[in-house]
Amino acid sequence: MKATTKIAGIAALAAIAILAVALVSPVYAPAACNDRADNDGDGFIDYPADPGCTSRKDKNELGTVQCDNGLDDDGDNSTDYPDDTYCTSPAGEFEANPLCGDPPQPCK
Ligand SMILES: [Ca+2]
Ligand SMILES: [Ca+2]
Ligand SMILES: [Ca+2]
Ligand SMILES: [Ca+2]
Repeated sequence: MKATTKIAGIAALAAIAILAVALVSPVYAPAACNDRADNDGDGFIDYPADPGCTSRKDKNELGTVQCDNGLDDDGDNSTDYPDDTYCTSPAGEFEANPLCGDPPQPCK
């Protein structure tokens, strides 16, 4: 094999490797609010259906309210809508009755 052919072969392999890295890079992955998947498991998919999405470019379907923030705010081992029974939708402000503690706790 000629040296020039060998170099061309190596260059081609390098180009394929760079392309492969670019394809799996998160830069090219669609944002969570535009990937047609229910990333946070609340039953709503992508912007504008998921209330946690502020735009199609939002990288996270989670929102800021307690029923959609990915945390078990009231410590009852259930997190967000629909798992936490006090949450009636992902737009729910509290995981427990706000009259029962600060932060809200399950009423006893
Ligand atoms: Ca999504
Ligand atoms: Ca969702
Ligand atoms: Ca929560
Ligand atoms: Ca909870």
